[in-house]
Amino acid sequence: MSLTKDRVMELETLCRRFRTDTIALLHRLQTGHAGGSLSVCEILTVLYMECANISVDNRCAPDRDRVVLSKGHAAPMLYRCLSEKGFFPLEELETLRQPGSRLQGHPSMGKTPGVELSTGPLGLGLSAGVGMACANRLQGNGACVFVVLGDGELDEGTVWEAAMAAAKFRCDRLIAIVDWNKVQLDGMTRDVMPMGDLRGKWSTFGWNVLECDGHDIAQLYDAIQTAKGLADGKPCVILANTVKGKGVSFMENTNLYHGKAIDDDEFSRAMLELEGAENA
Ligand SMILES: Cc1ncc(C[n+]2csc(CCOP(=O)(O)OP(=O)(O)O)c2C)c(N)n1
Ligand SMILES: [Mg+2]
Repeated sequence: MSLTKDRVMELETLCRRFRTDTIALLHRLQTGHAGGSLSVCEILTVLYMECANISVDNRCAPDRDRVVLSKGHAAPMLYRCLSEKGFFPLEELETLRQPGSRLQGHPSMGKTPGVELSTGPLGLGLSAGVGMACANRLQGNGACVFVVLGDGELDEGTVWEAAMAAAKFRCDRLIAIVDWNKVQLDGMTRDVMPMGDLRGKWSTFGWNVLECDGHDIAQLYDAIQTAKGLADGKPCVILANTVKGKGVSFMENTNLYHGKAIDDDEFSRAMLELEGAENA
């Protein structure tokens, strides 16, 4: 069953809040990764708020679902989602990237409640996800593992080694979601490393391939539910078409706001757009 219209609207409202909060936080703290955080907002929101069986109460249960943010630089949006789930207070986000904080610039599994894997060096998440999926199968617990990857991250050879292993081990409860925004740190992905036929690549590596609009809550939900239901011995990848910097016009489709802090003028202009969208 698809999400009701009301629930879609609730999640859209939540995403607008997450965007505003994240940009305000990054400006206050003068730190970065706005572009990749805005891009992955709906993907993480739908996973944490709707599709993945994850809560503070089941955080240690062996049969919980797991979300791995392999593109660990989008930690600000991950932390916003985890605080919404109650893993830590919203105010703790003010300690982002400070010495001694539990919320470092990249997710840390020993330190940050709700974080399943330490990431930051790109290319790690899918390999670990294969291991988690194999362990779940050995335990027969039916849990899902969701790995969120960047499209620039797909340049890492380890991703494709893991993709082959997932097919070999028939990890059909492993779902990769590619935040396919066509931009990476220092340019467009097609210029840095052309991927060619991305659907065909995953398919040739033995994966089911789905595609959706990665900012459309209803589409994301349907794709994830379809992926969960396939259970045909093949892992599944969802190619989620996204826009880097989504929601702030001058941050969209550019690498300029990948890592840099936002200045006062940029902040004012961004807030006009984001708060305008919130009040619309
Ligand atoms: C192994 C490794 N090499 C390089 C980097 C530096 N780096 C951080 S983010 C990034 C670009 C990632 O692009 P993409 O995966 O497309 O992320 P998004 O566009 O979603 O921000 C790079 C090269 C890194 N973190 N790890
Ligand atoms: Mg990208």
